[in-house]
Amino acid sequence: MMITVHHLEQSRSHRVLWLLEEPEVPYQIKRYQREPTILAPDALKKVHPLGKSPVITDENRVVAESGAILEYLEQKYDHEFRLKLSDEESLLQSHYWLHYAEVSLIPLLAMKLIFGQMGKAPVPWLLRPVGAAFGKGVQKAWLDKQLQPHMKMIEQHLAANPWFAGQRFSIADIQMSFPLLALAQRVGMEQMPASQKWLQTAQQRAA
Ligand SMILES: N[C@@H](CCC(=O)N[C@@H](CS)C(=O)NCC(=O)O)C(=O)O
Repeated sequence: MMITVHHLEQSRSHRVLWLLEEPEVPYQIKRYQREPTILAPDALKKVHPLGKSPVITDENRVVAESGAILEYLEQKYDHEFRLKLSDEESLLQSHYWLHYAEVSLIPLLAMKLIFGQMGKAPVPWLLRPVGAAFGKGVQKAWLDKQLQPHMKMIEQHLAANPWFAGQRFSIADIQMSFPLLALAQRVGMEQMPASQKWLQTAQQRAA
C-alpha cells in the first residue's frame, strides 16, 4: 500500500510533499480544502482525532505532526542517505531546528497573523477600528520585540552555515521553510540577507 499524504491546501503539509520528493518516494495525495473559517474540514478528523494537516497514512499506521512525519519518513525511506545525517554535531543541530520551528518560532508567527487580523472580519465591523488599534499595539509593544532575537539568531546561523544542520541539506531545512516563508510574508526579511539567500537556494532544489 502506498503512503497517503492528507494534504490541506496552503498549509505546512507542503513540507511532507517536499520531503517525499527529495528521495523520490512514491506517494499519493488526498486533498482537503479549508472551510470559510480557514479551519480544516471535518473529514480530516476521520484520519486523526485533531483533524490537522499534515497527517499521513502508511500501511496501517497514521502519523501526525510535521516533525514526527519528517523523521519517520526519513528513517523508513531515505535508503540512499540523500537527507539522513550521520555526524553527531549535524544531528544535534537538525534536532534543534526541527523542534524549535514548531515549538518556539511558529507560535509567535501565528500570533502575528491573529493580531494582524483584528481589524478585519470576522470581528464585527463596529469593533474593527478598536480591534485594529489593539492588534497593532500588541504587535508593537510585545510581539515584534519577541521576534527580534529569533530573527537575529536565525540570520547569524545562516550567515555561518549554508544549511540549518550545517554543511548538508536536511529535514531541518524542510521544517524551517514554513516559518521562514511566514516571516518573509508577515514581518519582512530586509535585515536578513543570509536567510533570504537560504530561502532562494532551498526553493531552487528540484524537489
Ligand atoms: N504542529 C502541527 C500543527 C498542525 C496544524 O496546525 N496545521 C494547520 C495547517 S498549517 C491546520 O491543520 N489548520 C487547520 C485547523 O486548525 O483546522 C504540525 O506541525 O503538524
